[in-house]
Amino acid sequence: KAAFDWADPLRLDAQLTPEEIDIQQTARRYAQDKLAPRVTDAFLDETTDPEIFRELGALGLLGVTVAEEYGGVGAGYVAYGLVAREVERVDSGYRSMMSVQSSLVMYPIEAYGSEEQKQRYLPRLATGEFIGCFGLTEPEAGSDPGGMHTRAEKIEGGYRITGNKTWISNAPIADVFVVWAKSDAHEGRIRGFVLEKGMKGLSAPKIEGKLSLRASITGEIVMDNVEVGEDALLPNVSGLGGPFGCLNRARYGISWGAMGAAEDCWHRARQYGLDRRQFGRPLAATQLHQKKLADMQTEIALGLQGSLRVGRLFEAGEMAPEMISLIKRNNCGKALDIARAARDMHGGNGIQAGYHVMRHLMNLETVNTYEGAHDVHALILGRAQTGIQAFY
Ligand code: TGC
Ligand code: FAD
Repeated sequence: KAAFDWADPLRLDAQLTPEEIDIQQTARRYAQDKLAPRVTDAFLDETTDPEIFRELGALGLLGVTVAEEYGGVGAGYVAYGLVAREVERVDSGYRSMMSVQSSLVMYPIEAYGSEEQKQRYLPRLATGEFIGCFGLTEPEAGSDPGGMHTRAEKIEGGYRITGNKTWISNAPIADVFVVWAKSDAHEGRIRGFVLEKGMKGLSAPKIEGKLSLRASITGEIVMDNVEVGEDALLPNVSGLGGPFGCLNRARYGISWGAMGAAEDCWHRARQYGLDRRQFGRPLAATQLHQKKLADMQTEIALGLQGSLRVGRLFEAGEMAPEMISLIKRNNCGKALDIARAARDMHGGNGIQAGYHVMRHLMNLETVNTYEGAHDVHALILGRAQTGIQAFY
């Protein structure tokens, strides 16, 4: 009879290449040794340590899929997903910092940027010397980014950009801002621009008082007649497909990351049940406790297989965005359910920061909402099945 590893029930590790295992182990060591010891204080104090970008960069964990000539690692999408899983095993906010930098800032510059833009930004984003953010969402355009108000007006030698972005990860500490605006010089189509900290009219105030993702700073981007040169325009993309090309990568990474947070909740609930005795025996000796563990194990094992499959298709150039909606939606929703159950299984201790499960639960509320809310991905999948869009 073949051996059964409860923690890797479908033998995910055996499906990985030696290079992927190497990257996964680097990420796991860093996350457990350097991120885990500081996460509770960061979350409670609502502070973000910018040094984390430098640390991730030094280990090659920023821009994992970006070409080596621009400072990346040139690895595949499965390797990128494994990094997300290890970082989010500690905290979704730390994964957010990493995935915005990699998928939402480095990717569009590599995929849509000029050679000058790639040379100027990518190597410094890869080391973490530059911190990046991605501005798509606006106060009146969240699930419907096509309804954005931000405008780029043509001026001599460049553009004047005006508008407000909100709920932007990394913004208050960012050096590089990838923002999306409707451009009057391009028939009102959405175009991407790369802005830099210090430009006149550009500011990024912090959003205070979040009860979720507190270790990851979030802000607005206020653009009050920001004048940029022609060289700020991302020349090689036009339309909503630009930001969605980035979101495909980030959403895919989130599908792995959410499973990392879920795994942490599952393992903690299992250990707590083994240690905690009530009615003269461990909680883990009760049927209800074991059933909950079995549900967690099943959903995580299947969720990871889904992400791995889409990662392999991504690498083969056969990814369809609906596949990403399926795994992003499923894995975030399941992770949220698992964190909720793990919190309950810890009883009163479950609400305490030192037991970590409630922090994951609070974080996963955001993860289930950003990058396309759970129900929005359902509508994408519903449209793909029926041919009828039900957004409006
Ligand atoms: P729709 O008519 O469906 O499409 C408009 C154009 O976009 C193209 N497109 C895609 N291209 C590539 N990949 C995808 N996934 C794409 N989805 C759409 C499409 O082909 C079309 O192109 P074209 O050339 O014909 O114009 O667009 P719609 O306006 O009806 O949109 C509907 C909907 C709901 C699917 C979409 O707007 C949506 O996904 N909304 C969710 C918004 C969202 O995800 N926002 C994320 C903001 S960034 C963020 O949250 C970062 S958090 C990161 C962190 O901290 O970790
Ligand atoms: P809404 O669009 O107003 O949705 C509210 C509710 O209505 C949701 O439940 C949604 O599912 C539902 N809904 C919406 N439309 C429909 C419909 N047609 N049918 C049925 N139900 C519908 N954005 C960025 O651009 N960059 C970032 O870096 C970034 N980071 C973020 C960090 C955090 C901590 C958070 C909370 C958000 C971040 N976002 C970012 C924004 C995020 O992408 C949006 O919050 C998300 O897309 C949802 O938009 P909304 O908040 O405006 O909600």
